[in-house]
Amino acid sequence: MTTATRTQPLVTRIGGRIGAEIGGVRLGGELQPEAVAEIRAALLAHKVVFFRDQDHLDEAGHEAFAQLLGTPVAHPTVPSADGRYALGIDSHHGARANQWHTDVTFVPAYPAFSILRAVTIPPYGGNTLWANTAAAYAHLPEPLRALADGLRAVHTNEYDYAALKPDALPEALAQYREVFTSTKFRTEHPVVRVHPETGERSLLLGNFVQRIEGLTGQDSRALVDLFQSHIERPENTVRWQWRAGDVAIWDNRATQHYGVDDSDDHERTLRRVTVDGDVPVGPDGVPSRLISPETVPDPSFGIPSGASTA
Ligand SMILES: O=C(O)CCC(=O)C(=O)O
Ligand SMILES: [Fe+2]
Repeated sequence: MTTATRTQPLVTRIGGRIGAEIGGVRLGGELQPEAVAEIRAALLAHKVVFFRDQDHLDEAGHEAFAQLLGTPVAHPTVPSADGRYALGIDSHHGARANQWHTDVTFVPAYPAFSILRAVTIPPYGGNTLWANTAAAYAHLPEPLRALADGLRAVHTNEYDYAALKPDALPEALAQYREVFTSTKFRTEHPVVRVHPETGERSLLLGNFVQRIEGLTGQDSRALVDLFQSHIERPENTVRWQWRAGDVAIWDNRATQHYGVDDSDDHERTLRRVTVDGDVPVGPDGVPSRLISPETVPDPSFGIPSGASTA
């Protein structure tokens, strides 16, 4: 008896706690549902998955593939590189992401998945690191898990994730900041998020955090640093050395990432498409809450129309 042949995704783990490479797949809108299901399962298990040799992908193919994982969403404030969903990460336009962060946590329903495609890669450096925030929570000593379970934090985009290089002209910096914070968002999230698909608990922090609710600035900073240092432990991380044509997909609900800024003035260009997520809930079932703005942007990012901004 013969069976229909199809390409079988081959999943090879990279780190002990995070990261896997998937071979035998040509990404795009035509991918078979079985392959999509296997990619999704690997993504939930390993938090970030990598694909080599996807040079055939253009903006349209990238977005068509994203649609197989959910609904693509544009960045809430930064205009898209292609006028639709794709965000340009372009070293020559000053985009740097050399801060540990989870994408877009300044809105309630921040993206579930981010899909990053390497277009131009420098001759050295420019790696990206990811950290597994569920593993970070699971490996906390019990008293710290109990402490984190009861905390909530305010996230805001008034602090910029893709900070310009320190040597950037002040005018360029001011202009970028103006775009990034054209709408100023403040959202309260639980510090521990219960994952809507896996049920795992993870630490929800990163560089959009302004402060922990109910604490002074000093206590808040000390606690954020304490939990963030557990997230960044090398055991919880994986590091990817890009080649042009690579694609990385991460579960943005269970990771943070960091783009290493060490390739001098060499060109480095990537494109990111994000897929919409849902409103986080903490261990007590209490959902995240929009604090501001008062007007509902489009798309709504989980901000209910007529939302109270109290
Ligand atoms: O430049 C990088 O390596 C990471 C960029 C980033 O943070 C993102 O695509 O969300
Ligand atoms: Fe990012």
